[in-house]
Amino acid sequence: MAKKILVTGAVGQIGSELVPALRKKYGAENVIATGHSTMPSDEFLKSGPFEIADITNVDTLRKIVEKYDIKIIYHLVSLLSAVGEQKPDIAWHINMQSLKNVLDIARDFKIEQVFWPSSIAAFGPDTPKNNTPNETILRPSTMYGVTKVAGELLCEYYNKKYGVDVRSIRYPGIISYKTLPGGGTTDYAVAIYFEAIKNKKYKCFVRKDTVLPMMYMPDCVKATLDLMAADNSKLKHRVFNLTAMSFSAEELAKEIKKHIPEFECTYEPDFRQKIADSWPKSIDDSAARNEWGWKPDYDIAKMTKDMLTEIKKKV
Ligand code: AKB
Repeated sequence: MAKKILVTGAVGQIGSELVPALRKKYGAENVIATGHSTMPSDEFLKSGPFEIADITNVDTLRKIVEKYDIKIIYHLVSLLSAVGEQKPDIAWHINMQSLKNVLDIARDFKIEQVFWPSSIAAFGPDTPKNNTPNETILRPSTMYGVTKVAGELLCEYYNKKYGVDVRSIRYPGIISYKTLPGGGTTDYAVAIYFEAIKNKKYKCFVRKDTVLPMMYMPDCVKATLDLMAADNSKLKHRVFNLTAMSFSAEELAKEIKKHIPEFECTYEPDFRQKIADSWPKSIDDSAARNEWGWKPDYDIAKMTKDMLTEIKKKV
């Protein structure tokens, strides 16, 4: 019998693409999606089981795990960096309480595997900026980053103390066209594509020389599935750096201009600039490459071509 998989935060940017991929791989009825604040599309609702659930409530989570006899959890619930700076108390509560609940339930119900996303936000101003190693200084300057470092430590604690098989990726900025990200610092790298198609111009909220690590959604989904399918005995880490490309905001605008020559990008940094400046420019993901064979398929050129084609179909 197929193992039942629970995905929390399933209506968000990553969940809305990870759930269809999991349903394709493991069967629609075996993947139980949950969301809280945003209702999914009709298409999503028709594609398999969906429950409205606040994962910061442990009883709600327990009932779902019991009802479906869940064996694997992808816990994607999270408030992102920019909104986390505006609502630090809520960010702490949502990010930490939901993770603690998932890990407690994983321990108590013998859940076989847990996936939880960390982020480049776990790094901070004191972290080496270029080719940032897997093991390095983790002193973030945002509440979101603080929840990511605390979360990484909590996952490692539950792994060592209770044997919970929890795996994590430090996602870079994720670029996609199906569901827009909300409240992140790297959101400009998604919005720029939509504005280029709709209005031929974009006012970017970071400086043009801002360089950050990024990844296209198909690579993000592939990496997540591959890490969870990896042989546990081969994993020396629980948390992995991951990247596909690094580019400045200006380089991204230039790449879009190759397809839309009239496109104009202006730069008006706001409070998110400080957050972006605290993160690495490029990432060393050799641990992921060596331990579970990570290799991205998309660079900036291939991603841009695909993004523009898909967004044109959408708008
Ligand atoms: C954000 O910008 O907050 C996220 C992230 C890098 O974790 N996209």
